Amino acid sequence: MGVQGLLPVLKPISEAIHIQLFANKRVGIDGYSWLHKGAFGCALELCTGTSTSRYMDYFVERIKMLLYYNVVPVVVFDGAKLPMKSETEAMRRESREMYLEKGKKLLKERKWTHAVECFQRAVNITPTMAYKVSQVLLEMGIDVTVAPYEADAQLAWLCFQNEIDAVITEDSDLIAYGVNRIIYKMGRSGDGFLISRKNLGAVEGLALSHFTQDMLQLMSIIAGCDFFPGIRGLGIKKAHEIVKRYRTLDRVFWFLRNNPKFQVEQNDWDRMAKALMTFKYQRVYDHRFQKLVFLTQLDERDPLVHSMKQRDAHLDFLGPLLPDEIAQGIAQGRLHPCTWECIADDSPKNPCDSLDEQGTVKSPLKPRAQVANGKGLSVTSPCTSKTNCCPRIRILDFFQKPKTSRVVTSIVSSPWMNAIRGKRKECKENGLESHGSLKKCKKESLGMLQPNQNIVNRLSEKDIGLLDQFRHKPLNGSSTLDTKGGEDENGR
Ligand code: D5M
Ligand code: MN
Repeated sequence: MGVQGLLPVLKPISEAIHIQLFANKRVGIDGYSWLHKGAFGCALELCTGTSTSRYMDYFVERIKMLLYYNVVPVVVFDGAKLPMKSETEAMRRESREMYLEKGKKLLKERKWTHAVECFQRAVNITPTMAYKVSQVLLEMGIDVTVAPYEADAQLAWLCFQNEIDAVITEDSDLIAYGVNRIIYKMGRSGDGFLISRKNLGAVEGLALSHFTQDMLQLMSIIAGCDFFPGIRGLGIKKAHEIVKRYRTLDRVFWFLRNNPKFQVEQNDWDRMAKALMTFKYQRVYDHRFQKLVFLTQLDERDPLVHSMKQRDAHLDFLGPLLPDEIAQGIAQGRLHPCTWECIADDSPKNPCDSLDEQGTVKSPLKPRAQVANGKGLSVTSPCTSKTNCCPRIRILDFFQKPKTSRVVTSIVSSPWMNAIRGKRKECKENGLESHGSLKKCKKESLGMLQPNQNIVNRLSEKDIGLLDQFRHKPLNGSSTLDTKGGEDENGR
């Protein structure tokens, strides 16, 4: 995640601030960063297929805090998987799957705490989750955009256009992209750490004052980033030294290639060049012209651009170009960033429920018919819900209400109730016991429930068996612990 080793060396220039420093300013939010943080608290539910939206509480709470201090939040979610990031994404997926298996095993052994720790590393953030949060945010009147590819690049573009004054994230990539002001580690009360681009020159032991943006990006690439694994044996400080001395990609590459200490292949030049261009020219959405543009204007005199264009005329590695209507639909959250399918209905029998595990982003903005207006967009076929939404009464007893504030419930209204009624009906159709009261059911759908340790302690072997049965066997018979649901479950 991000540029390896960069944030720790920037510690001396990170200033402790409070978010009210940005009162009356627009501040960009890296949506997936908050989704990851929010998901920490409900990792068990997310990994065991138990319906939850508790990750929303974290998000909404932070947004409310920003609003309290008159900060204007501009939320940006990630979109489709960028070709340059496929290796990173594959590694992340492998790691998640490994932790999921480990968590499942520990859960069976009743080692709850360790199981939860594993599930926290196994959680996969999906566009469906982003969609659900964006629905709530839109109701609150918050500005939400789905980037065509990386939220990082979209946020950098907004910053370059002076549309936002800072970005809240945990991702060091934003520095490599050239964002002016970045707020890290923002807590619930609004305290955080600000890294300003103008202070980069003041980093002790890593003088960046004479670095151009290209040099900063080159340093990030050879140290290791999401687009290139880095050169083995090179840390950020050594990377800095080399770039300071050789300055350009060609000369840095020549040095590395001719130094037996480093294992650099001939085709690494191409990969490094593409990584550099991805930081510089990635495709983003321009809301004014409602189409995709390059992060910075493509400079035909740039020898890298010239050389790449000869090999990939469409420059698809920067994120393939999209038809304008598709780009608009994705940005507005109406279309899934990968499948381009549209969703607007919230009912549990909605066709898009079948896409949940592939990471569908549903739209709150427009009715489905309006979006799928014969422009070649496929309308999804009806589906049966894959989520285990019908736990038995005794499983409900396993949960208790947490002490946290109930932020979400106040905003959620009839669509949820309809969804719950639908789920109860489905439950009956499947010959299962009813949920009990609708109220309890609603709480569960909203993810307001969590394991009750007192009950856990009193559970007999038989109870554990029942619980396991519930967790492992959803209504459709497939494993609930298996969150895989295909390669693109997070849609990226
Ligand atoms: O990551 C997008 C955002 O999500 C970024 O702020 C980092 C955060 N992120 C990504 N993966 C994780 C995990 N596994 N835990 C916590 N936070 C995470 P990007 O690198 O831009 O894809
Ligand atoms: Mn990133």
